[in-house]
Amino acid sequence: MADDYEIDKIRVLEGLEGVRIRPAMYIGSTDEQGVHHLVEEVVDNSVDESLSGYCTRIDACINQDGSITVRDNGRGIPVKVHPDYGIPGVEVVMTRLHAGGKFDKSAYKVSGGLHGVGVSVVNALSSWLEVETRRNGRVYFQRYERGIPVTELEERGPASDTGTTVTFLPDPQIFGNVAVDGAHLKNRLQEIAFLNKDLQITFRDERSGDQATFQYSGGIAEFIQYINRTKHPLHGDVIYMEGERDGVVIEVAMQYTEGYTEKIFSFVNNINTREGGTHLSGFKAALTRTLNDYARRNVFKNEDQSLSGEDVRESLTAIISCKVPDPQFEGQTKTRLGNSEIKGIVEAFVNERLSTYLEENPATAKVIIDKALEASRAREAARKARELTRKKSYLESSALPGKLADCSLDDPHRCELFLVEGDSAGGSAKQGRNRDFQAILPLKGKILNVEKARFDRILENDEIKAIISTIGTGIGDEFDLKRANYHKIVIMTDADVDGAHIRTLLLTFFFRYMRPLIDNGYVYIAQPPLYRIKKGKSIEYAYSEAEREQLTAPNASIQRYKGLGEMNPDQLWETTMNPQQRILKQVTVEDAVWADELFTILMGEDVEPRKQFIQTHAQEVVNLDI
Ligand code: 0RA
Repeated sequence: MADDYEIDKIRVLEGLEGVRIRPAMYIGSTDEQGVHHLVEEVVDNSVDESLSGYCTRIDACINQDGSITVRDNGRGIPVKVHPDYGIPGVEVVMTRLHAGGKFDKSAYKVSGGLHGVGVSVVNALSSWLEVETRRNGRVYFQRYERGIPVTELEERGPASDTGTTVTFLPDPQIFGNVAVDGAHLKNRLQEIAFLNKDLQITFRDERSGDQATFQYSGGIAEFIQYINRTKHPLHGDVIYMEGERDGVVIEVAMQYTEGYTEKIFSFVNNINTREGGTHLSGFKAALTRTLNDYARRNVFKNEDQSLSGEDVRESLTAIISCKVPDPQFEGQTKTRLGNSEIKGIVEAFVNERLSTYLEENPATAKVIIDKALEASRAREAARKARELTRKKSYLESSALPGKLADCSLDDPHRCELFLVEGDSAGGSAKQGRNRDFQAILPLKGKILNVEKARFDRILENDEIKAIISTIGTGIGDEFDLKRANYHKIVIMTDADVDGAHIRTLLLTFFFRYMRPLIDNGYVYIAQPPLYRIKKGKSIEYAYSEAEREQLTAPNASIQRYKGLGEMNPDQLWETTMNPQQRILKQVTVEDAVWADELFTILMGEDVEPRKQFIQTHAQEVVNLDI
């Protein structure tokens, strides 16, 4: 006869069964990113424990067998039998969906979106999971397989501290590839360490031997120094403010540099709010207002002078990190903070602290205002330049550049634009394409490096003008995704160093000025073959060295393609453009902070860091997909 305990247990299993049936509903996807979500979820639990003030150290390790261990020195998960469920607390946490709420331990626990789904989801999607909790001077242990306990909670002797250790192996039945990307995890752990002042995080990858320890007493102020280490700051100190208002912890760090691009990263409860939100709006409003107020009192000569938001953000690197008790995440990727009250809270806080800072640091204030005034003048010049180009109809989508071979369909969902390196490859692509839905824009030589130029210069560049008018969305603040003429924009360059450089230049331009194209998955990189292999009458193509070795059995004649131009139109169509056969790599920006750094290093002013980067990552640079 099933007693209540058994009935309860059955319900628990049914809950986790649902997770295995629809994993994407809980973790977004079952690709590499899904695996990463599992790791994040386990790490987040430990970080929550640190946010509550009970945990000072987290150790993460990718083990030899591909399993992942996360250990913390928090309070440990309770082991007492839970009155409602009749099983130990730790088993409730591991097998009950959203059991976290029952024990709500952190005021700033993450909720909503893909975050905070609970460690039971990790358990359900793992071949096996072992948890060790150290509490009351004892070590307790339990093992699960695919979410089902296979041991009772066992007591395993004395413990000298408190804390939790979770080890799990993502289930190959669920995930295509269960391997964790060590570099990606390491980046994220470093980011978490920056965002949580003093928290010590160690990383180890037993597969590669890579290891690192992250601990920052300066928190996000150190993060700014780190991001700006390859740039030239305009003032020595990072401006830093920290405080609590109405239960919201607010931290802001900022520093202006030489250069032109704005880099503001925002976080809520350690989650990168890529889509921004009310905290970011509050910060921007306060920045514009405070700098204008200061300039009016100390710098401006006449009444009607003012600085725009864009002016005061030019070349600014800033991080705004909030800890919000009940965050509402909105937007396509659930990374926009929606809580309306936060805007006013952040705005008032930054107004107050920043105006105090400016009064107390007049030299820095002057540098910042001068920089913003210079930006304002350049923007005015750019506006005039743009008006001129408008008059020439360059930026109107109605006046398409002469080099463009457009497609005949006009449904943007189905239309593809190929940006092709060189006129000769452009010619082959024009002949080889399916003209119904494939448009070709040949680009001659290098496009302008937008990382080193200001808006007005960028708008003078012919190649860039052609790209802008062809795509149709406008750029920067005027960007409008709805006006995109193509939903696939394919960069097609030679598989050599020059090709890689042009690709990086184009990606940098999209990243800086047409970012939503990347965020919405419109940008792709074509993968032309490296070799043509002829065996008797049959012809095959190899897209990598490994493939070439595989395909070159006896009596094969090999032709190496040095450039796209060496392929005739039919070959180009067959190998690189035909949707039935081609390989396209979608460009994604997994982590904006690190992507930004990559662009700055590759494209920025400093030659030295670039050299270093290219020497240590030569392989990746050739295959760059951000
Ligand atoms: C439930 C209740 C308490 C702590 C935890 C869970 C907890 C979970 C994890 C997951 C990884 N590390 C963790 N550390 C703690 C509160 C315990 C108390 O009140 O003492």
